[in-house]
Amino acid sequence: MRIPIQDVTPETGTAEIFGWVHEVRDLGGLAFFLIRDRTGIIQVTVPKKKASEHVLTAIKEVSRESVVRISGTVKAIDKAPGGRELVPEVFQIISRSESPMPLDVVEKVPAELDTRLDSRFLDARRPRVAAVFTIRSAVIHKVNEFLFSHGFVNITTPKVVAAATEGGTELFPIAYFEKEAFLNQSPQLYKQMMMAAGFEKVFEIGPIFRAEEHNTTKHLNEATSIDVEVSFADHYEVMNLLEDLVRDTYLHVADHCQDALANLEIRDFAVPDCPFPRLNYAEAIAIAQKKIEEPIGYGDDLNSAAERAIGEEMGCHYFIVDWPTEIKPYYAMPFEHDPSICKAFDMMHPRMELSSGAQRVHQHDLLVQQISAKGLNPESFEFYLTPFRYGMPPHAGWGLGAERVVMTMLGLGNIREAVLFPRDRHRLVP
Ligand code: AMO
Repeated sequence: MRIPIQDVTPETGTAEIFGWVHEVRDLGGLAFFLIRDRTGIIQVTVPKKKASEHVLTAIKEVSRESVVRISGTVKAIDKAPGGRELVPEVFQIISRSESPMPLDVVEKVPAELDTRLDSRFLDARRPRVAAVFTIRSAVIHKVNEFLFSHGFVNITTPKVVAAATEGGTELFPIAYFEKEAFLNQSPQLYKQMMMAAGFEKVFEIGPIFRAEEHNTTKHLNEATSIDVEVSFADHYEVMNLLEDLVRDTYLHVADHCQDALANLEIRDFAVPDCPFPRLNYAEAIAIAQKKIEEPIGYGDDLNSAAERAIGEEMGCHYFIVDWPTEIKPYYAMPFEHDPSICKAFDMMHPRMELSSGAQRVHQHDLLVQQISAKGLNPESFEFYLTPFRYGMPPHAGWGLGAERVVMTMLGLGNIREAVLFPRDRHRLVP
């Protein structure tokens, strides 16, 4: 019966393992193999004089990264990984790997990210790459657990849609019978409609599509958004929820992903403190003006240089609040005392923006006015506007980029490292 490699100890006496041939070393009379599965690595030692004919044939034919089944006797040995080795009675090649391979799994030859992504199935055999996706999985697990335990209902909204949500420029048009259709940029309009349906607290973790022309280290054309919407809440309430969720997710990773963190050589994994400091937009611009050379003024969006400069000053996760109404989407609620600023916020990591959110406009006529003010046609939003005429509660919410959370949590240099099969300007396969 198959034993996961990490569970093989001298006490098990005998063991049957399945795995990949990680390394091969032939010293004449003795042949050594390192065999790897997702749980660990074990040394297999073949004393050629004592080995059976079939074992000798198999070890001659086997190549690195082949899949093998090996069973035999476990012995304690100090110098081998995990302090034990396996001496095989059976050595079966289940699936032979061709060589040379497109990518060196043991990382003796460092590879460019593009080469790694072209052979992602081999790249992901590397423990440090597998560790990123183990942690990403733990993040998604914790976010689900956190939101379910706070009374949220999970929803699934359409990805093929007829209208833009976040402004018209970043849409992917698709062929949908005889109609004009697009890949959705955000579940925004649908999660708001579910507030009219009386669901009160909804979330979705799913793909968003942005036709960003530029290739950067923090943008993808298909990203994963963690979207939340809450009725009878203002922006402050959903900001509190967001910072608690981020802190609890870090805590979960710290508690449950020690091996993966060790594989990534992350020793000082810092959990952010709550509450996150809150900076208003005008203060953020003033910091950027002091620190960056490019001109930036009140009313400009924050470019990457500004984000980094402000992040450096803050040195921790933080919020930017009180944004000019003009540069936030039509669905952000203007302040009653000064409609030139609105109840929108961004949640930032020192390196970049992780989330945007707002208290929403829930009054039909104001929403129509704001859609028109952005130069959009309210008629193309009728399906979205109708629910606002039949009892829409006040509500607030946010969208949090899952890849950016993983990227900043693990200090990855490129967002593509946080996605198994990234989609960018030049990458449509694998
Ligand atoms: P926004 O457009 O700011 O807001 O997106 C929310 C978060 O999603 C992530 N994100 C991306 N990540 C990688 N590549 C991209 N191209 C990309 N675009 C967005 C970011 C970003 O902060 N409807 C609003 C949310 C809301 O108000 O509820 C929205 O989509 O981390």
